[in-house]
Amino acid sequence: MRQEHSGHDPHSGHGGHSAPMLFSDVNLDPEVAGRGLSEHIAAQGTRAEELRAAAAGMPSVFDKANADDLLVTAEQTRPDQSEFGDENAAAYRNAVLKLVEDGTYREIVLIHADMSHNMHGSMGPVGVLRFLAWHRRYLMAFDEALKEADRALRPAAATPVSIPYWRWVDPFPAWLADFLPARHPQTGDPLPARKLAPPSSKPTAADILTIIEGFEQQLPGQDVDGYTRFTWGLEGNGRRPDGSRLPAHNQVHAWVGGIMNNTMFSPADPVFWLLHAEVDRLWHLWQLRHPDLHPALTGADRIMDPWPESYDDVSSIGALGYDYASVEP
Ligand SMILES: [Cu+2]
Repeated sequence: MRQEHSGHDPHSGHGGHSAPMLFSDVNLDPEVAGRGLSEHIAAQGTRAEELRAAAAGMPSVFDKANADDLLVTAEQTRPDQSEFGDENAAAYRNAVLKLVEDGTYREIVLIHADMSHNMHGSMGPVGVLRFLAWHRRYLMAFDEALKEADRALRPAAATPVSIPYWRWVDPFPAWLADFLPARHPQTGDPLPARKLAPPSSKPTAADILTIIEGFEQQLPGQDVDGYTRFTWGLEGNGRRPDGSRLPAHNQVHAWVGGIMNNTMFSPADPVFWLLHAEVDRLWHLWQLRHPDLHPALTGADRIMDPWPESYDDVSSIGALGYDYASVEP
């Protein structure tokens, strides 16, 4: 399945094998990448329509007979981390500690380190188009592990803890300060300290509105669809109206620094899940405004490997059984 992704080598263009891939180094040329995207979309367009039509009559992977292997999510609302409360904060930290100790955390990080999943824009057009759906599925995998650990630690709790979201305009979540319990999954070394750069390099409230409402201004002059323009900005490749870099997901990774700036191993920092819950929330609230805009993914590119679900299975959080405490930008 993996080798069928549309022919882009995810390991090319990252400056050799020894240098780590860093979010702060991602600098996609809108002309070059935009042309690659428009060619990809032109090639997939008709097939995507055919695929959707054919998929309408196919049994869903949510077929209950296979439910054990597939994603199962408790009904839940993901809260704002600033309203998490001491009890939830402690439950989150303790569940992460348990997952670190039993080795589960490392295994989950290693899924993200496998770049053959082709899920970042730095990997080419298919990576641009898989970024949001793949990370939605990835968050669900972690959320399930988190809940299982929490249930074991707090069997009497009414509801298990879930991943909160971190609005990027807010300061770094204080309840995760100095909490870096995992080791580097490859070297076994303790993780480097976070940097927490000056707030000016994080997105502002105006930037968030540009991402959500000004998405059509991204990739100007390129023959690409609305979904592509939106995810281009949200991942961190966009431009502000004045032409400067529009900070978003990539830049918040770099802003936190330490292992969070490392494209492969960033989930080793427990704040990764909060940053990506915000990515997921912003996608969701944009989807509420633009329910008809979807990525031009076909065939195996549509499967969110290593899981069996396709884009269609994860495109609606309502169907997946969770929501967010707020859908305000
Ligand atoms: Cu990622």
